[in-house]
Amino acid sequence: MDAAPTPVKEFAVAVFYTYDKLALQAGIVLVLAVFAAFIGVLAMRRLRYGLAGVAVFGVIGVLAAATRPSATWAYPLPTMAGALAAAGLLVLLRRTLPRRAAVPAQGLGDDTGPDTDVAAQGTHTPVRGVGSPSSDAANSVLDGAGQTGRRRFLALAVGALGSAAVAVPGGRRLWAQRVAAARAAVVLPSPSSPAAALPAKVSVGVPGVAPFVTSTADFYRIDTALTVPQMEPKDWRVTIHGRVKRPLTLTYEQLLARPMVERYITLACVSNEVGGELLGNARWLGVPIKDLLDEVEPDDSADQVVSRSVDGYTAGTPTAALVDGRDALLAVGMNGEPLPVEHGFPVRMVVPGLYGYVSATKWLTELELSRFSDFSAYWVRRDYAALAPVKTQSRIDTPAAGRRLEQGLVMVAGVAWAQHRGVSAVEVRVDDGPWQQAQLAAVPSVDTWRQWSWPWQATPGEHRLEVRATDNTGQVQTGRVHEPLPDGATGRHTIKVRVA
Ligand SMILES: Nc1nc2c(c(=O)[nH]1)N[C@H]1C(S)=C(S)[C@@H](COP(=O)(O)O)O[C@H]1N2
Ligand SMILES: [Mo]
Repeated sequence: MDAAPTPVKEFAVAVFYTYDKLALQAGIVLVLAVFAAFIGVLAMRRLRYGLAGVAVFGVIGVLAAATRPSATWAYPLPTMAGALAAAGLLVLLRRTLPRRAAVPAQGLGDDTGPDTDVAAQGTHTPVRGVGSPSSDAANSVLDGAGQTGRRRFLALAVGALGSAAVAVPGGRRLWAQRVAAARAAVVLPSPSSPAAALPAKVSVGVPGVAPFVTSTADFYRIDTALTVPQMEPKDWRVTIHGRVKRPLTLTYEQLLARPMVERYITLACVSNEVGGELLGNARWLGVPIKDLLDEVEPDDSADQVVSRSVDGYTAGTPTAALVDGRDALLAVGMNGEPLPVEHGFPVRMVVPGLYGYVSATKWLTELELSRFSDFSAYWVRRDYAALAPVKTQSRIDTPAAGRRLEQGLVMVAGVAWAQHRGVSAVEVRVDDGPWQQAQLAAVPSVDTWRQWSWPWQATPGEHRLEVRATDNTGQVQTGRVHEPLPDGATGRHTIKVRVA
């Protein structure tokens, strides 16, 4: 996946959307099947060729494992064990098949059962490659062996496939259970700076609007991880290094022992289309990154903090955004629980106001004080912008697009966001009419999205509803339509409804 060129990856994402990983996995299985068949055919010619095929595949696997960013000496071991198992299986499989199957003897109906004996009796055709059958009896024994051989071959092949199908997910599950148990055992500290209780007014009270706090189960998930990294807290470390005076390494325990803050912060993905759902708001618990940076004393030249995850993913965050007083966190808690594994357990970054790909590294293991001119992070190398503040945006959650409505009062409502600047106004218009002020719900800070509502006296016919937000800097959300690449989609969410 990491080696795939950007256009290929973009094609996959565009075609399969969030099923791109599923498609990739299906592709892997398909390629494996074709390659395995190829090895099988080779092995029927000469076992040695088949084994060479397995070895080639093993070497590719070992190279891939050994070049993982977090690779240790142990990384290639599973691949080597797998290649040995594959070689052993190939030898066994090859042995179950009589060679005759590879080189059908002339005059012998290949696998016609009892008739073959009759034919063989008549012709005494020598069967090549299995010694020298010199009698009818030998031929008949041989053919029986062919039958049981095929049966044994099938049993062995199906058995091997079956045990792989059980062992692979089983092994993963065992490990995941360990991590789940370790996660369940985590006791989160209480924050020295708790989030203030939410006023009831954070909700406009209109059914159909995304709830102010996104439940963890409903929180969007975006990452490049094919299998979710499973890290035990006892193995976790974060190292802060690079252009710093005093590099620092912290264990999970040491991190938990530090003063924690708890904040509502809305995360957004740069890939979110206008009107899309790739954002969510949660209550995060974590250590202010500024406190850690103050301790390591970054060099003035370090304008970028490169964060790395255990699976090698990188993001580059402007150092300035981490020390300007906003609640940039090394988060350990989400909505009152330890981070879910899919959302970065044990530790991730959360930075208000920046898209996730430049700020929200999950399964974090490293912060390197660097320079933008020295290093381009994962998505920046794939043509996304190095600097990516969240754009002022708004969404109509209700009525749903395409809905048939009754005439009269219809509550139009949704959310608007401009993290770290804050939303100061939301306006709605119908059919290119005048912009109308929507009512804004309360917010605990400028770092979350904001619900809004607008009462509409709906008249019969087809109508277009359009929304725009204004942030606290006075910026009005642009109507200019742009795709997410390179730094976030622009345009206004517009829906059509029919009123009877
Ligand atoms: N390790 C890692 N962290 C990552 C990513 C990733 O691919 N790998 N994706 C980022 C992106 S693009 C986004 S939008 C957020 C999404 O966080 P979530 O899955 O918790 O919603 O995680 C960020 N952190
Ligand atoms: Mo993202």
